[in-house]
Amino acid sequence: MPRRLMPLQKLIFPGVGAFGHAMDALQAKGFVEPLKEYIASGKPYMGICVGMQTLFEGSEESRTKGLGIIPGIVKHFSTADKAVPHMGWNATQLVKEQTEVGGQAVNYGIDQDSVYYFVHSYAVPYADNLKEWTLATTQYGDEIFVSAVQKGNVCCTQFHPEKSGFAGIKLLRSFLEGTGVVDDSKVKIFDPRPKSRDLFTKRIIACLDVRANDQGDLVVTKGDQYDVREKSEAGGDVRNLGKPVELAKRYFDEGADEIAFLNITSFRNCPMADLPMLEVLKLASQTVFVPLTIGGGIRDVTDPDGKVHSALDVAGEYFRSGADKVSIGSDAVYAAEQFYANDGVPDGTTAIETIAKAYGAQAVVISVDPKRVYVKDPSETNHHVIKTPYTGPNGETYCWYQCTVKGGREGRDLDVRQLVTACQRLGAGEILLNCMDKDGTNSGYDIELIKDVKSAVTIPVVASSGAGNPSHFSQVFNETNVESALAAGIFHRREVPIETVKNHLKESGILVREDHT
Ligand code: 1PR
Repeated sequence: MPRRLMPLQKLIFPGVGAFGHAMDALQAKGFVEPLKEYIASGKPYMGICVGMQTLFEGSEESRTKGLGIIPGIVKHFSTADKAVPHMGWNATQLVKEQTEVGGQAVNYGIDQDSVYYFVHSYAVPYADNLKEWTLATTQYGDEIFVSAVQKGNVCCTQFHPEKSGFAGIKLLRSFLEGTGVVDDSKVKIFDPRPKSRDLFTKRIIACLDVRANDQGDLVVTKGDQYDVREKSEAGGDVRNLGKPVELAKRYFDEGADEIAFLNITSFRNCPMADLPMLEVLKLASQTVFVPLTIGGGIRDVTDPDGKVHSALDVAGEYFRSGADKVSIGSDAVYAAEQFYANDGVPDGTTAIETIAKAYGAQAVVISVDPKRVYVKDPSETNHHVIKTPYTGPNGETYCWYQCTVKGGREGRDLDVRQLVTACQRLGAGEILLNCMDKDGTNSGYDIELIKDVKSAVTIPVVASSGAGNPSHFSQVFNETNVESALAAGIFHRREVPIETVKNHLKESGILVREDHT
């Protein structure tokens, strides 16, 4: 009996990755003409991120042409006044309003008082010829870009509603439950020249270090300076602070802006089929609607039968299981060493390059595990040295930050500035900056380290390690220009709720996302 197919009623194109990669895939699959025909038919269409960008004529990101439905070219953000990618939660300014009640709401539930999750390096600058199409604009630094378009049966967002917590769910619900077609004759367009209002918020990230305990159960653990075993007895048990999926859901409910899972025993080889975090991601992404980062073991893996899976394949499995970003630790150090051995010329083979090419720079995070090496005098080392008031064990007043691999087990002849500049050059989109000396100490972030790294790169930096109370978060945002701050122990042990951190930041005049209820 022939299969009966349901007629297509609504179409969502949730694009991720690079413009050229997306358009090439549409071409290769023969989807370009059917997509244009579908949109021309007047049936509801929603495009997200690259799914919106492809409607334009082209992008500076690629020579491949776009669908050409909307006039204009997608442009790269300037790095002169801000980190790029634009990664995080920002507000919108609506420029269309319904003149009559009823029908599909023109704003699709987008709310000017909410913030939405953006992650992109390219955007369409607002211009007057886009007046008919522009539904909302957003400001990042001093640039104002089109953050949502709407016309008739088309509604697209540059931000990710599926990762924008309850504000995003409201938008998706409006599209799915409404007619999906706006009567444009009943819409009023305001003067779309937007007012200046950069409402980019600082992100608070909860980090879950995950490993199997001695009973073989996957647990969230937390160490002091990377030692995760109880101190009370010799060779004590792995600390167990909860189950990964349950904790992730709790942090989403409590207002975390992002969740990171790190598989901290990834230095052990693990067959592709047994990657422990795939199931965690699949389950977590069913109930957690903020970005998920996965780290640990993003590198080539070999199955017991000798079959090799590339880092790109491993990352692809994680993305398909619900990850938004992958974080690379040890392999990034080896990639940087290879980069310098090759006289600073990228050779296209590293995991950073292959994953960024396929999924975009914003999907590649570098997890750095540095530790201080003190010297009496800068001449003792070739590495980038800072002068520090926190003296070493023998009164040294200089130190450099040594990169480590395998969860801090092995130090390398590479300093943190060398690592981050090489990784940015190779195409990474964000730095997750841990600090082995500070991890689990509750004594505050290593401000000197963070300033040093931030001054070396233009990609966003996540401050990590050492948060012990809310004032450590305001300190790191006031004294450095990091985009986000991560904590683990204080959240796991319920010492400081995420809400308390955000309330404190708000009282300190620092913008944070609040719409998590
Ligand atoms: O090298 O690509 O396989 O990745 C391994 C990953 O696992 C890296 O991201 C590395 O940072 C992480 N990792 C490995 N061993 C440990 C360990 O603790 N023994 N955890 C580990 C790193 C540090 C942070 C922690 C912050 C905040 N943990 O993730 O969450 O320091 O903690 P705090 O707020 O309690 O101070 P690869």
